[in-house]
Amino acid sequence: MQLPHALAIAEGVQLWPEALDQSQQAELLGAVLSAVEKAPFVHPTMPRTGTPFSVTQTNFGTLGWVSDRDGYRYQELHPNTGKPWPPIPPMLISLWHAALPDAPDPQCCLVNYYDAGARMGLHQDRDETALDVPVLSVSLGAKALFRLGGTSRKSPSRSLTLHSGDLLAFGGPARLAFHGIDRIVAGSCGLVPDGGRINLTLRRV
Ligand code: MD3
Ligand code: FE
Repeated sequence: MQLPHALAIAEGVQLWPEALDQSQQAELLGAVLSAVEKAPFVHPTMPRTGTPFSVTQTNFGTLGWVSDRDGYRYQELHPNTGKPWPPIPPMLISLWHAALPDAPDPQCCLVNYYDAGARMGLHQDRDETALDVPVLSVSLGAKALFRLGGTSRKSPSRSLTLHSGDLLAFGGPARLAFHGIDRIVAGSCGLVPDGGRINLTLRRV
């Protein structure tokens, strides 16, 4: 996999707009949905309160990120099936190395599914010890209004539209940036079943 030069969106943030063309998006979605058959989407809940997330999630790779009443953590087994997470599809591994030539293989691919009403509040990803390695995000399906802030919750934030096929890397100071999804634009893309959106984030843990 070859990628063109990335756009620098902010310090440590690289964007490859529509890095995947329609046929590559369809191929990746096929690989993702077939792996999801072995590791169905889970309804995560907030630590302590048990409030459900509006997104559903699953993982591929040796470690998966889960959230339930007991907290946030990485674990080797799917919480409902008790089986290891499926392998990360080879196409995602190729994208990772094309985008991040110095990084070792990813250990986790968190899969978020957004239906029309789903969102993700402003948060930091800090359950990993490998904070020196960037996170790579791949978007499929409906457009999303993505919010990117700074390393403090109070830092000013900006809104970016993420499109199907976009690739984004967050490294350096951006690795600990606050970020979230304000909403998706329902009906903006027919790729994902029911007009939804799938986001894949590849990480070292
Ligand atoms: C910036 N996912 O899974 S992708 C997440 O679209 C998450 O589902 C959103 O935030 C989504 O944790 C946003 C962009 C993204 C992903 C991970 C990051 C931005 C990031 C990690 C650190 C900094
Ligand atoms: Fe995040």
